Amino acid sequence: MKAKTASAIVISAALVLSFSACGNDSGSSGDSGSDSSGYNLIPQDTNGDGYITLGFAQVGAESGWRTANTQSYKDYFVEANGFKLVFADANQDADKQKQDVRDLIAQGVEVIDLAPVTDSGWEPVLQEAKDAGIPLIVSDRQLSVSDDLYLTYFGGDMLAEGNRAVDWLEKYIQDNNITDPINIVHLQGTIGSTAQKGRSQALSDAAPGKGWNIVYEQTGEFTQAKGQEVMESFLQQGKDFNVIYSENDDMTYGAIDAMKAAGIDVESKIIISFDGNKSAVQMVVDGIIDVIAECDPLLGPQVGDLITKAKNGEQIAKVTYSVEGVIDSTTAAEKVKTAFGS
Ligand code: GZL
Repeated sequence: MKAKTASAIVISAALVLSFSACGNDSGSSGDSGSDSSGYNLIPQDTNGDGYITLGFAQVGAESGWRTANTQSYKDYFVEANGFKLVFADANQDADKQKQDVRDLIAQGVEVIDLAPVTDSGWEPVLQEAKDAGIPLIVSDRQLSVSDDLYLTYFGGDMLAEGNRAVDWLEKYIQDNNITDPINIVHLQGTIGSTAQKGRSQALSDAAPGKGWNIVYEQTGEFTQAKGQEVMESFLQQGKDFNVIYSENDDMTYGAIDAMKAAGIDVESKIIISFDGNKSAVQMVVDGIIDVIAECDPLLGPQVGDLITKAKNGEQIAKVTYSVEGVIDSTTAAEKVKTAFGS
């Protein structure tokens, strides 16, 4: 069914939205003149040890993306760069993560970076950080909270990532004159994370109007093991499918393992993935995965730069999105040389 095409399908977008917030340093407490969002804290060396101590509330260690993301922080936030790092791993537990942030506040860190497991119930904790005079940055996954509860967001635009994947699929169908019904298996990430919500919304917004059928939808919790498990469950139903829309590479690996174990020719399926781990990009080169919507995990240095700018009273954007595109057969051979992880 699947016709490999060499046609150049290149959809790439670099979207950076910036709503300037001006943090003016007005005192040793880290208070600043209110920025345009009403947020008035900036990172300061409040304990005078010569370093900014960052408390990093990390999601967990569920995926290759997460491992690379954590390493980028551990590599950047070192004394040679003027920082100390206190690291908290929530093990993908949203309730534990809220306690992690409260523990970081109690430890008196000088700035907090929160990569939220899920996006709900954060207002009280963010208010506690603000009341404690500790500036808080949201990274990796956005929160739907008032702008006066956090200093800045830096990370992917998940809806845009999903739209790039959907646009790629639509063009692939047209370019290959595919007339068969489009039956999609949808492997979702952690339910309630903005990574899952944005990527899922792109598909659910597009499918009805394009006549695409979502024949199965389950969360694989962004892990390879769970991705394989839910794909095995679907395959036991014996339903037809020709597209897999998998919200991260780790679940994609699991789904591929499940299909191989069931004797399915994986190259006969259109496989869409997210992130861009090196081994997934190699699978694009090898013709197994068809497209990866990029999601950059190497956020440490860029978050560090935002902290330094805010500390120096420079304007920083309220929201900055990573520059991301898609990786397909026309770009994978080059991209695999610099892809993150293994
Ligand atoms: C995306 C990030 C997601 C990745 C997954 O920014 O939050 O979480 O896509 C990771 O691999 O588990």
